[in-house]
Parts: sequence; structure tokens; C-alpha cells
Amino acid sequence: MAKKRAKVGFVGLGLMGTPMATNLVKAGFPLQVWNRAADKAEALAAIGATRTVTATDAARGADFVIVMVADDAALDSVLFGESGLSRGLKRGAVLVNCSTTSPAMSYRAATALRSISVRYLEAPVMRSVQAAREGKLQMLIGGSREDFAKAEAVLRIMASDIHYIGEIGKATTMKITLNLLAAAMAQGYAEFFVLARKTGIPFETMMEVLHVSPVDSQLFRSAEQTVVNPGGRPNFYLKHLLKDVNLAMDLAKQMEVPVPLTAGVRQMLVAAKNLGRGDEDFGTMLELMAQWAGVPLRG
Ligand code: NA7
Repeated sequence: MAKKRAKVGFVGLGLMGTPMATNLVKAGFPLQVWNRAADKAEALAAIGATRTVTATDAARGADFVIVMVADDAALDSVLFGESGLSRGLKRGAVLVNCSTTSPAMSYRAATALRSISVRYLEAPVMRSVQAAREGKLQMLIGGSREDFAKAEAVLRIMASDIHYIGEIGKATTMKITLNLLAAAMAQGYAEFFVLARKTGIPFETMMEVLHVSPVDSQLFRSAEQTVVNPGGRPNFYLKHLLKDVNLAMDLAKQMEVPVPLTAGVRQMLVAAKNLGRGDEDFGTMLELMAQWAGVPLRG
């Protein structure tokens, strides 16, 4: 089990990484942080984290290093790039990848890190920014049980529900299939919303009925922030949902599983991204669908 004195590195201070790292500092772990855009590390430095110049430096002397970056390319770069983590990680350290990346990337990372005696765990997360702030993420673990046991005390600071899924690749696969479901639900919600709106059912009535119905979901409450809290900060970027849907499509192709619904949702997400909406919350799909349906989003 990790002691409070264990030194932790953290790389990737985006929407999710920042609150996760903040909780580690608040819990008393000495934290070394690095982010590609250096300004995002300022808030962490202000509460006592040590800001490093390179990812290599964030790994030096650390017992555990958490990575929370966008995708495979980002993970590859922060691990194996010129000033990457692999150059600073000590023998016996555990590298925990919380990003949603491909199973192939996990196998490659685990194998390369094993050759320098570094352990690798996948730990992709469900839930969003608010849960990250509250240390209440849901975390899926792939890797050895022994490595999980070593890292568990650190992971429990960030996550309230942790599921050990299996060997490397399994947690990532579970996460990708869950996000396939999330994408389908987001599109279904948008279609429900615009069709009900266009028939003239008031927004309040729709919500009153939906939120006590058997088809309700927390995901819908998140998506409808676009309506009730316009201009609010994103929780989950549309571009990352598209990335996850692409990962799901790759997996389905490999496994020869037909996923017609996911293929359709992917078309919508590609179109939305091409319209410049990738850096908005995934709930922006609702706005686009309302436009295409010729129905006002609000009012
Ligand atoms: P964000 O807020 O988009 O954060 C992404 C992070 O990844 C951010 O720190 C980025 O650094 C970093 N990043 C992206 N590309 C690179 C490269 N090439 N090199 C180094 N660092 C990079 O995403 P979230 O926090 O919402 O989500 C993170 C993951 O969890 C993702 O897999 C989601 O699907 C789930 P930047 O600040 O741009 O310099």
C-alpha cells in the first residue's frame, strides 16, 4: 500500500487531470506535476505541487506516476518522447494511465516499461469533472493485482468506486465499450429532445417526465447543461467522445461485431467536429440537432 510519503508524479493537467492532481496535493502526497502547456500547472504550484520543466523531471524519484492525457499520441509522447517519463522513471515505480487510450497502446506501453523494470496499470475513469473534484471518480483497473494493491491508496484519493477488471487491455476495453453506450445515449437524448420540442411539449414538462422515467440517466442531466447553463464550462469535450467512438469502431472491426448505431453516431460527431465544435462539451450535439430540426433550443 502507498504510504502518505510516497512521491507521486502527475502528467496531463486538463479538465480531468487538474482536479485529480489537486486532490492528491490536498491528501498530503508530495506531487511533481508537468503539463505541455505550462500555464495549466500554475494552480497546482499555488497549492504546493512542484512544477517541473519536463515530464522526465516529473518522474524522477516518484514511486507512482499518474498520466491523464488526451489520446494514444499524447500518451506515446509523454512516455517515450525526447523528454518523456520513461527517461526519469525509477525501477519499481508504477505508471498509472488514467487516459482513455487503445488496448494496443496499453500493451505497447506495458511491454516497453517492463523492459526498464517499471510497472504499468491502466486506470481509465468514468464520470466527469465534478466527480473528479470530489474524489468520486469511477475507475477501471487493468494490470496485475499486485501492482494495483501497491497503487490503491493513491488511486482511492481520486476514485470512490474502483473495479479490478483484469489483465492489461481489459480495463481499456471495458471503458471503450461503456463510452460506445454513452455516445449512443447522447445521440438518443438529442433526438428525443428535438422531436419532443418540435411538437411543442414545454422543456419543463419534458424534464419532469424524463427524470423520473425508467429511461433516465445522469448522462442526460449532463448533456442538458447546454440548455440550462449556456456558456458553462465543458465537462467532456466532444472531440474526446469522437476519439472514444473511433476506438470502439476499431475494436468492433477487430472483433467482427456489427455496430450500426455507433457508426451512425460517429457520422454526427465527425460533422460536429468539422463545424469547429470539438472543443465544446459533448452536449453541444443537442444544439446542432436543434438547428438541423429547425427548432429553438430554448424558449
Ligand atoms: P483535456 O482537458 O483535453 O486534457 C488533455 C490533456 O492531454 C492536457 O493536459 C493536454 O495538454 C494533454 N495533451 C494532449 N496532447 C498532448 C501531447 N501531444 N503531448 C503532451 N500532452 C498532451 O482532456 P480531459 O482531461 O477531459 O480528458 C483526459 C482523458 O480522460 C482523455 O483520454 C478523455 O477521453 C478521458 P495541453 O494542456 O493541451 O498542453
